[in-house]
Amino acid sequence: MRLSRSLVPTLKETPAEAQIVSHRLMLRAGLIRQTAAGIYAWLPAGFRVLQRITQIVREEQDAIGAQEMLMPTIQPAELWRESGRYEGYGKEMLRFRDRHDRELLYGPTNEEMVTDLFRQSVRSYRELPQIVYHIQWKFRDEVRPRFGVMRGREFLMKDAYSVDIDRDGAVLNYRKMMLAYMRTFRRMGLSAIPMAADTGPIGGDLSHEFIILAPTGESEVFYDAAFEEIDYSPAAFDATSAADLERFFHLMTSHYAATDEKHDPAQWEKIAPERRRQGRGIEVGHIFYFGTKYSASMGFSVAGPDGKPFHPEMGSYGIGVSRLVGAIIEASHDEAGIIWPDPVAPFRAAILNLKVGDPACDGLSERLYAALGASALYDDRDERPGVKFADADLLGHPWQIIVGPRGAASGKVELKRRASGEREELSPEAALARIGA
Ligand code: 5CA
Repeated sequence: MRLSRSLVPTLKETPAEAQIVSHRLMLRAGLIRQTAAGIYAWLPAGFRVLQRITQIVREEQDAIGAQEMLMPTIQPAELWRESGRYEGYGKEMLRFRDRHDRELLYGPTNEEMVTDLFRQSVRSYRELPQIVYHIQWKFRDEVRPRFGVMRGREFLMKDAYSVDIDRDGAVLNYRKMMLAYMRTFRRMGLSAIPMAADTGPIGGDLSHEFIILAPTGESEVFYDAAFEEIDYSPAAFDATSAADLERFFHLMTSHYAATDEKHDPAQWEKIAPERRRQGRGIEVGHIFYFGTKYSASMGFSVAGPDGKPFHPEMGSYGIGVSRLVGAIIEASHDEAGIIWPDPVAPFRAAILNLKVGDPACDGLSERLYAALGASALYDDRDERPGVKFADADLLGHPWQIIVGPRGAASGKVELKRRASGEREELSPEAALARIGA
């Protein structure tokens, strides 16, 4: 992208309405703009991050055999009356009527719709187990939307749903999903910890939240550093092996991890002090096993091996995709701006042309831009070098290729690594090789 013709409206001043660093930086870097309370437009650079996170989530869901689909944002009230959640959900649910006076709602989650879709089509235990998921906008009319995309009213969620013939199968899928989550978050540079959780309005008797540490988190959390050292890769655990999944789940639940609601000081004291990790936590995912809660209330049954109908066992599994953008920034920034982990960066590199109009600088910059293509943001604006440096640091590209008149004359560029601040002078070819283009 050429910055001179891009909608990346960076701000020098800190917006007064933003209370936490990720919200401030997302506004200042021109990633998002608020369009109504708790509702945001994703501008081009922000949308790129959202897409990269979405893609990692998708790849890890596909890797455990979950099927991607897309359900609508708008749902009929009727479905929610069947499960009994229509009244119970309260004011968080946005309800409205169409021209025929039919009651509709903007979906806050999709358990009812998934149960209905399976009820319409799946008749026999032979068609199970299955996992489906979609990545779709949700609406929850939060009383106090705050912290930008961290607690929005409209937000992007990956929600998956498993359907099994018995409790053992459901528990297996629950563990498989937990493994997929650990891999997903690690690929984004995050150390997420699963913590036993209450099930709230989703219901059920087995539930974990996935929490990452950040000073602005909504709850106090405590965990053993052991979680940070575990290898979650396919080499360590095979997601298709029940024995591996059991070993994995045991590992996840045998080390200490708790939010303040469930914290047990006696257990905490038993951990070596240098292994205690304590701080504020952000919930980036939440998984639930709720058995037959929806299949029973909505009359979804299938024929068993003996021909007798029974209600399948279900679970649901959420990741806050848009919240993750804020959470990653909370975990990775400095006073100059965002420091994107490579796998989620909107652009791999920025090319800073320090003297637009100078034939050597223009020629070299264009050559680099042609080589990097869509993975680069080319700062071709007629601006002072100081402005370009500040914006590149603010936007947090993993690499900056600085093209100045002195270096360009001798065919050299400067390469800066955002995370470490290291700079070196190189030929353009060597710079491209270093950033892995
Ligand atoms: N049906 C289940 C699982 S699919 C469910 O809705 N779970 S949830 O309520 O815990 O939401 C899943 C994830 O969405 C949360 O872990 C959180 O990361 C994200 N999330 C929830 N509410 C918001 C919000 N208001 N703004 C941004 N992200 C949110």
